[in-house]
Amino acid sequence: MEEIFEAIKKSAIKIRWLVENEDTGYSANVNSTGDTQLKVDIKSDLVIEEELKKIDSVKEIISEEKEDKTPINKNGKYLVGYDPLDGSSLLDVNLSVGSIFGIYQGGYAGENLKAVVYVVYGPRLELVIACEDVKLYKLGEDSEFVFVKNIKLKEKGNLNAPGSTQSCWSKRHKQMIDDIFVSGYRLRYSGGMVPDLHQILLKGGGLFSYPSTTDRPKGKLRMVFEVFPFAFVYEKAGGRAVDGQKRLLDLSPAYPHDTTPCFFGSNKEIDLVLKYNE
Ligand code: P6P
Repeated sequence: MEEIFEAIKKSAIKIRWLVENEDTGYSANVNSTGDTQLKVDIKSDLVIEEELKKIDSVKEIISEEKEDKTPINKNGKYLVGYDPLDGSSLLDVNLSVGSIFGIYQGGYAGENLKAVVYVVYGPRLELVIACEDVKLYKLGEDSEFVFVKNIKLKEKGNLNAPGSTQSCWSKRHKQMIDDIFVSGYRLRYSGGMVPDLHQILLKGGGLFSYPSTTDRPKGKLRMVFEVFPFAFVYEKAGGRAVDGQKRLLDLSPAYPHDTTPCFFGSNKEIDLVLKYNE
């Protein structure tokens, strides 16, 4: 697994250069979930593919930006599902974006996740590795990532990150979000899943939600590349992650690009989500 982490660190440094220098224009391509791809999406995906291809323990990879899986080494142990540049549509307004990697063994169900890495391209280049615990690293001198601290969520936080278009929410979801704000929570939502979830983790707690909506009944965020990895991180950090009723890591996609409604947070906030969705 360590060699996969090192490959991701090398990718992150190369992608940071792309984020800072590449054209933020759109390509002529559309990905598997219908998003028009930015040129930087495609280039970031190629950077990661090139690095992971060198790793003997990787059996196959699957990217949010590609329809199909890419076989790597038939004797490999791990499957890597990744989103090469999540939130890339925010690049043209200079907001933080990220890369997300789920390291699976035996399949792409939530229960098959063995480790997660995510990268935040912000004022600093930061990287989080979740295995048995959740460790934060930042890029130091001579292009080495240095350990900063372990990340733990409190039982309850005060940040609320409500995703999607409010006019598409159910009455019950809108009531829950309104009640959370009335109780004193503060709005923290950039539209970038990685920095939005990273902020709640580093500030100690809160709730990130992307529910079923009238325009996206199965939610927007992808199980394999986005939802399962962050569900894994939040649980290892002492929080929880549900689809409104069920634990997200108990789910299994019928199709690798499947989406699901998702709620990530500290324990008290997830208790609230379950109560409003009884
Ligand atoms: P909305 C970015 O496009 C993304 O996939 C995630 O990074 C983010 O959490 C979500 O979409 C934002 O979606 O509908 O709230 O703008």
